[in-house]
Amino acid sequence: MKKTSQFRRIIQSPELDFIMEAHNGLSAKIVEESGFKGIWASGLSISASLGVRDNNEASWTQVLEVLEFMSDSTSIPILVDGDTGYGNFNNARRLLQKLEQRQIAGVCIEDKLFPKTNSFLNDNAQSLAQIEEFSGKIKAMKDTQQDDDFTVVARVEAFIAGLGLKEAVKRAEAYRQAGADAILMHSKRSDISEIEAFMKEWADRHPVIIVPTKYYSTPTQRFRDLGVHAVIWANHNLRASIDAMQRISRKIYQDSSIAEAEGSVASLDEVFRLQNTNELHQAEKKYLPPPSRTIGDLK
Ligand code: SPV
Ligand code: MG
Repeated sequence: MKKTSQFRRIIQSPELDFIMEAHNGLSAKIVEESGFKGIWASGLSISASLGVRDNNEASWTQVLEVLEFMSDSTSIPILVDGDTGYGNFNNARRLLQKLEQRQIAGVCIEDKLFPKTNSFLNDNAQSLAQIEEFSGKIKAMKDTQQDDDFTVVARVEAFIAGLGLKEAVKRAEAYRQAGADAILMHSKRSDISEIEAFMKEWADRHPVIIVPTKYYSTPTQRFRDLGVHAVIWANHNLRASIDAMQRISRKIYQDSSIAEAEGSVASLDEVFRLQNTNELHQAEKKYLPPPSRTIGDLK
């Protein structure tokens, strides 16, 4: 099944599904091997892994290049964090075209202004896009997609901006009517109260995706009970890798030796396996001429 159609199933099936963060070809492959049905190409994680901030400091084509590696190394669908779409409707629809060309399954755009700021930062600097402008962006994207199953998710930042339930519902409804395939309702509270209030008011009008980074202690069953369609675990591969890299770098620096590090890192064989090195060995046998004799052999 096409990646786009696989992702459609995730969004439309009433049962709760989970989408796991990745930020490069390797982490995307690890997510797939872990059993997840979908990958979240997180803007925060991709920018952090490139050593820059989550403020559109990495250009959209630089992000596209990362996405290409992620898509090539996996067979499950990728939902891309498209931030604000990198500009107006025209930039957003061009982004969508380029994503489709790379077999990306869907893109999520948020109703903020370019350049965006991470939702967990700058309490007072989360300016939202006008509803009409953002709705036009969604329409332009839906009109542009070639594959009917490509998914456009509209992310509502009303709660993030400190606006209440009424504004959150108003925006979600406008984006649904503009053609969004699902709504991502974001919240930075440490409890699920905002999401709960939204889900009750929303009454399953359209699929809803959530990102429980801050309300992480909420039991997953609660999301099911509220009728959430998909959960994005948005940044744990990035955070796990930071922790692992900091520990091993410190250890090797302190020891001036790698002797004690060997047992606590992945084996080289595991690196080669993840790179699918075997396939190249097989292909070499098939396509390369037999190894030429060396000068030594000729003597
Ligand atoms: C991301 O992973 O980049 C997101 C989710 O947009 S969050 O960081 O929670 O806003
Ligand atoms: Mg993001």
